[in-house]
Amino acid sequence: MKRLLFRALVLGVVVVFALACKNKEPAGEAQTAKAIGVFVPGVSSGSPVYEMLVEGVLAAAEQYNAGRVTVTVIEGGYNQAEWENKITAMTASGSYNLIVSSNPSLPDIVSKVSEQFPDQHFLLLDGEMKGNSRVYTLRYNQREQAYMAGYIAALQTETEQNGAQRRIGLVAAQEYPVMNNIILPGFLEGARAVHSSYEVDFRIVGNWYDAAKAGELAADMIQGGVRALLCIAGGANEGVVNAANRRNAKVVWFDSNGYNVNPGTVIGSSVIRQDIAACNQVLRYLEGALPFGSAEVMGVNDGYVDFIQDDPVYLETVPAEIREKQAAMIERIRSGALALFP
Ligand code: RBF
Repeated sequence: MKRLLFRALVLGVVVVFALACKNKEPAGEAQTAKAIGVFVPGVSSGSPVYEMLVEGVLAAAEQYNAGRVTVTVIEGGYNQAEWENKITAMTASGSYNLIVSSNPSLPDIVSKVSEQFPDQHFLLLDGEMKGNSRVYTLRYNQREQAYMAGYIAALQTETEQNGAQRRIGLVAAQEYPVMNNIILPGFLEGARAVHSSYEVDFRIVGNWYDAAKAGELAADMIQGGVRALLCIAGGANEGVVNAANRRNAKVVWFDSNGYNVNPGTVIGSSVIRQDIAACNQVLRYLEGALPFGSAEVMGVNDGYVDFIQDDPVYLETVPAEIREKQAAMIERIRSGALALFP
């Protein structure tokens, strides 16, 4: 079943790429070969942001000119203290025209590496750094992403609790500036747009893989009255979903489409289109058009942040009353009536 789902996912992604990525004609004979190194700060499997990163880079290489672009994926693992050395080693090898990665902590690391190896080009997603002429960054408007998650978590809670309890949950793998300053406040802001007295029960797993610990945290939160939880914990998300499923609580998924992770338990998917971003930006690089030195921020109206409303599981398992209110809120963002600056 898992394998089938994975295949469906891969097929789905390929279809999206065919639609979303510019289709470049194969370059002429004079075109030089390019080597791209992808650094995964963690482990791809189980982390939507990294799965999408790798898929997007591979799709770009394939679309641009199969055979002339090589892609090497290197996983940095969960020990964050080793990432700087690993990226330094990748750079020092001189093997890559471009190193692609994704993580809010990467700009600081790359700044240091760049001092030692000023010619290395980097494309960094999900992070921000301006002014280094060899580095391009793209981050997402995660205030919008988190707001849409908080809104549906509160709508679900209102339906179940009818105002008796106004607390939603967020299980995060670790604290970091984007989490504490953008995602957590955005999640609460979305819930408070439903009712001003919402609070967030915010818990930290301590790593991106311990599903048992994440499950215990979620069980405790549900025990305390939380009915809808957002999980941002990579491989540990599974523990949150299982704990919620067993206790008939609901989960909002982040980054990718999660409805099929557990149909009926996952009631929302607040996503970033990191696969499309990786594909498009690598194509831009291959075409010589990536604006190194600049930092872009992409949101709902750029097509890079979204809340998935057309999934059959969403349509079948989430009550129409909730879906209609959620749709109206998203329409307010799209029309500009609701502006959530990054
Ligand atoms: N997100 C994941 O899904 N898996 C990870 O392993 C992961 N590791 C991270 C490590 C650090 C140091 C930081 C700052 C963030 C990490 N993220 C990870 C979170 C990711 O960048 C992003 O904020 C979330 O996926 C929400 O979009």
